[in-house]
Amino acid sequence: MALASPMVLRAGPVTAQIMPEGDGTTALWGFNGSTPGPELRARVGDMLNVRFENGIGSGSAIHWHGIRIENGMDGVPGLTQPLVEAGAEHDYSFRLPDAGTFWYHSHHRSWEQVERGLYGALIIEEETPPEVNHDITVIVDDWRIERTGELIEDFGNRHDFAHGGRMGTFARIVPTVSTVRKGDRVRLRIINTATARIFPLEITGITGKIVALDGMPLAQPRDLERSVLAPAQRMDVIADVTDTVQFLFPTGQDPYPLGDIAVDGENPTPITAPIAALPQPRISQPAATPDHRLTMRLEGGAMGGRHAGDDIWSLNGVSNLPDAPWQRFARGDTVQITIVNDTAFPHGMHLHGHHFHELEEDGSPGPLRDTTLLMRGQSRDILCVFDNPGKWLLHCHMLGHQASGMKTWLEVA
Ligand SMILES: [Cu+2]
Repeated sequence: MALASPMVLRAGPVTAQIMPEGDGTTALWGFNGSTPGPELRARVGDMLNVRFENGIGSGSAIHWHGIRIENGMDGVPGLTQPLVEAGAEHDYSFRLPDAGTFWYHSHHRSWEQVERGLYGALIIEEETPPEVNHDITVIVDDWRIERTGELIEDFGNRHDFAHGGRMGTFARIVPTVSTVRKGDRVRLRIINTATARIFPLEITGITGKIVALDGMPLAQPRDLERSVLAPAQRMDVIADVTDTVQFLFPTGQDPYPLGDIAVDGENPTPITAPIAALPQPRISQPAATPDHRLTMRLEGGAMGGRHAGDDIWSLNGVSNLPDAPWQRFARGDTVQITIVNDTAFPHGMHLHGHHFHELEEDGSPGPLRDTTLLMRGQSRDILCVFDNPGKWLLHCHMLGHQASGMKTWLEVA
């Protein structure tokens, strides 16, 4: 199971059955012949060794989303590595510090390359995984396709960029297991791989708990209510199956069905142990008083008013990557950042190389995340120990927003 020897991820064109079986197919890009690409599985503490072969006919690179990774392996062309040109290959090799649900995806022209399908799940197992009958990865995504399945190729549409991003015409889940038994205990590793769509999710047919967010275990499992996943966010659920497991996108009217996991038969010996917290991550604890307090103002976009940037979106008045980092931190600094969404759209802000706490209303450190969702007009404080040296991006994971200004970088030395 552990990926001790190098494996190959070859990016190239694929034909995918996005629409229901029997309907039209969609010409996309994938890894090793499929989109989503193969699920990579390893154990916490392992090395991951991947040879990336670029067969898509244009430059690319792979980012390992949420991994507190060695900077040179982060997969950001121009910041942490050269672009992997068409026909070239690039070796990635890094240690996996945290167990949890992560993913990998292109980090070059990602608004097109992720949208075309260059992504997959990266699952890091605990030394002693919780007891379940099925460990199921559930990717949720949307695609902008015709009723025939044909891809609508208006990537880079500036109107989309200035609004909510490229929204699909069709959405569904891609689960790794299609049938379970009534009474089975399941672990659902839900990953939003969409480039712009926020998924509110209602899951019926199970009773259980949310045990992790963005790959990081919660100190206390939470009740499974309606939840929201921004692009790139993940959620681990451990639950017992009571009926067909349906994934619904609630709307003002009837919910949009995203797909289900069927029930066949009954588990004669269900697991009855209480659903407990996962082993807690080995991660630096923030200082009681932050070393720095900063504000990051998200500005621009349609209906966003004036801002000082020279592209559609800006962060503190600067669009796209400045030559010098937004901030330099000493390794180990605790930093509190107040993120202010001064735009008319929601944004999911992603920090590379670290996880941060979302601060609760009372100021206490809440769950660890690598991507935080801010609805229009919303502010949130995050608290991060910058203990991973290198050059790290901080950007919106609505990938059209990232492409049109909403990104910066910082340096930890
Ligand atoms: Cu955004």
